[in-house]
Amino acid sequence: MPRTPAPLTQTPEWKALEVHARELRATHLRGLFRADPARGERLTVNALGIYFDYSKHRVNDETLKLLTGLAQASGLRDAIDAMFSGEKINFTEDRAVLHTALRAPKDAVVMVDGENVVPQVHAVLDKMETFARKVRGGDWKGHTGRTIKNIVNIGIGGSDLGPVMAYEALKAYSQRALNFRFVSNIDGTDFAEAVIDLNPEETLFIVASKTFTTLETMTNANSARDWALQALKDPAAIARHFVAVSTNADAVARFGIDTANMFGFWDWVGGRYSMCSAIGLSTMLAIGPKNFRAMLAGFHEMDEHFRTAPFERNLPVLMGLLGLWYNNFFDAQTIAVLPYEQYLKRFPAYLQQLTMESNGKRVTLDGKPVDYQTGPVYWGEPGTNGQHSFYQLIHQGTKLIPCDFIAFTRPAHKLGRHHDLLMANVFAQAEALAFGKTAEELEKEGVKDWLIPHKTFEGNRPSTTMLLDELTPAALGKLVALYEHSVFTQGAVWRVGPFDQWGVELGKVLAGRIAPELESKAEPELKHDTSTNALIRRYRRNK
Ligand code: G6Q
Repeated sequence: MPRTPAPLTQTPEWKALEVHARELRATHLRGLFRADPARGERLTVNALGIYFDYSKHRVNDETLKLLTGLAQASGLRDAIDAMFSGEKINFTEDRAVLHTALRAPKDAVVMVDGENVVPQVHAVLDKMETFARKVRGGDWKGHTGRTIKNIVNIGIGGSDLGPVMAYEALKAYSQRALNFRFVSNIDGTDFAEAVIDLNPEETLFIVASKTFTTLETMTNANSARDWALQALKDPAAIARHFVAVSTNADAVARFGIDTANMFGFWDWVGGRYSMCSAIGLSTMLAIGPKNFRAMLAGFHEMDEHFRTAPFERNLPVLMGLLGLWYNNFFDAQTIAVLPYEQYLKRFPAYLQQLTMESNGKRVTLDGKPVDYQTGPVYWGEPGTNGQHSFYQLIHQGTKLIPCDFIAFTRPAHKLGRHHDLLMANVFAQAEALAFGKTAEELEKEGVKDWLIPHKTFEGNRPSTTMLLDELTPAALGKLVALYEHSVFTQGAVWRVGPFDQWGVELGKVLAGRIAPELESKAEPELKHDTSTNALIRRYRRNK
């Protein structure tokens, strides 16, 4: 049972932050930079190849002291140790939370229920590697003897978002002769479009589902089996064209997939934390075992940094606390993630699940409603596209939106002036947000009086800039682990459980009740609210 300490908002650390926030809300970043000429270099952390510049945040040394003090008082240190050592911190599901064990080196020891899980992790990695080498080398043939050219990953949520994001992020490292598709939505369009130009004889499906019962995934997997059998005729073909990633061997066998072609993982891997497990099989097929292991090493480096670095130099802790600062003391509702790297186009979508499914909670671990805000809304788009759409609101709107800028010194593709111009934009945006443009400056430029209010940029809009050398597999691993652990940091302070997701259940149950009402031949007796009843009747009439 979790402990029941004094309410968070009544703690001296929280109250001190409230008082301090009043002072900081009245301070402009222009003043903070003027007062400390070293600020732009001082309020940075350079660790693991990530230059993390948080100087353009509405904080000073005192803020950092108070925030890290809050983290200490919240028991973050013990919580980190509990997670890494395999304690069952996923309290409502009575499970350990050990995505960190998925990227632990071979000689590490992580005990769960009296057993070291690291050898199992490496056994699965080795099995994935053997399989990946066969497929990538053209040795894994389809039923009719053709070489596999297409890989279709079927999964949803945690069994989809990580694989898609990683595939897109590391496309530059992928084997281009293989063609990757990802099917997640139960909307038939997703499956139909994914296979529209594929030859079943050259196509391999990965059915990725921890439970192997998820409605969307099983519906798509059944359609995939029908699609394959229609062309290949022989049920024996399934063994050559389907593999599974799951924890549920019985259901995999029942589906008709040979369990020799199943890649396992464990209940202590949460869906949205599973991209380093066998759920990453499509990633390994795309980028190869060596690059996949380099990615895992990047994750592990960040895990170790999170576990050992002092809070004031600890990247995930800083990121988590800065998010919390605006969320709880500046009424900010959202955080924008703005990668200036086209390959990271799916990164914001991936982070939405990681952050919002984890900390979108309204009760604490001991079941009490919170009287403060928890997880903010995450959203974003790759730069510079967003600049020509929603940045207007970030610059001149009425909402405070802290931004995470992510950029890389070396481009994946050297092309004329492109990269210098891209980087000029990311630096310019962070500068404009922080310092804005005053009415006096506009006056001096001769701007007409009536236009001045429209052209004034208030500034004082906070952002972090993360600058890395290059988007390598290891760099991606570090970035994802950075966000994972920042979510953990926030969850620990907010006292919520980041590792369950009961909020997705009700809709699933109701859909299960409504589906037969839509499909039944006889007019069903509808017992929903009047709105839902009318929608169902209308659909039945017109379908
Ligand atoms: C993630 C959630 C959820 C899950 C999907 C797919 O943390 O648990 O997004 O990953 O519902 O579940 P299966 O892998 O069991 O199909």
